[in-house]
Amino acid sequence: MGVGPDRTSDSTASEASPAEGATTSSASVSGAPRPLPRRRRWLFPAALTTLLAALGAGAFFARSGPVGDTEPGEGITAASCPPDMVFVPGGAFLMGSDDSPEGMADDERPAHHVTLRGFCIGRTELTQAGWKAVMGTNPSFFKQGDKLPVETLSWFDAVAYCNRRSQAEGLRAAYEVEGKSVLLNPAANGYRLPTEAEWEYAARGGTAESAYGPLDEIAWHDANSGGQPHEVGTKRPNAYGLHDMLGNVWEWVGDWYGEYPANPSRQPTGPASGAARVLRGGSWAHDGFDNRVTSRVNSPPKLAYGTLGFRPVRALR
Ligand SMILES: [Ca+2]
Repeated sequence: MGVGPDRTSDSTASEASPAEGATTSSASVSGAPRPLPRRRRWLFPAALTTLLAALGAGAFFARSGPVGDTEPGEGITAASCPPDMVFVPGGAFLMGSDDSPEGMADDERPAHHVTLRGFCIGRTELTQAGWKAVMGTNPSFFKQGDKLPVETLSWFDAVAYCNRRSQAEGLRAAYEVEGKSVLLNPAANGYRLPTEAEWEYAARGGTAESAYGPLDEIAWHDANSGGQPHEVGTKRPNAYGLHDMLGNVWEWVGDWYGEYPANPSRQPTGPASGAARVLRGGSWAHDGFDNRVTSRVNSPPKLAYGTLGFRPVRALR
């Protein structure tokens, strides 16, 4: 499986269509007139994106509800989390970055204060074994072992996993799904995708740096992966005990892609609507620029590639 350039030059960026794949242009999401970033990043080879565009994988819109601010998870401890998850205590942090070279990652600005409640999040990316145990199938392109991350799944596939696992464990499903309309139920106690803020807070593990250690020690990336994903949990974890937050596979989060707010926020859930969902953390096919805790890319939610996976969350309301 080929993996092409992950970003385009300035001259070619202006020719790209928002429907052709993942870019960092929030103009492709909001429709608001805004200068394109000087550097736009691509997740996928041009040939594949062209093929998918031809197959009708264009942008579309769907509803998205807020997580809500009711019933904070009081009394939640690490013992409350499922065995495959780690408890991340609530707190405040500075999300995003103002430090990237000008024009290189405009969508990471402005750095802004975010406050979150505690939550449980997958210790690793969801594995193929974990997926098969719930879904009974394996959509992955790379099938060399059950401990590899499940990949080649869309945002909708990740939502479907969350709901089916919730139902299997007697929990209330977090998502109400009607076709392409997906509404998050803030009162549900089931599994869901992390919000973008939860993902970054968890990935940082308290660090204000761009990574939680030297990249080769913590991540499978383009220079050490041999051109494929690897077993989860084989690189050093961050301070929360979370593995592969950087590298291996990009991770779908719940939010629509959009510009960051400048003001402090509590339990942010991203834009109310959009055309593309956010992916975080870089992958086995991407370099150190993408494998940073603040790096953001986005994709129409129906697309699926061998560089895309996820890890679920439980908020334990
Ligand atoms: Ca990852």
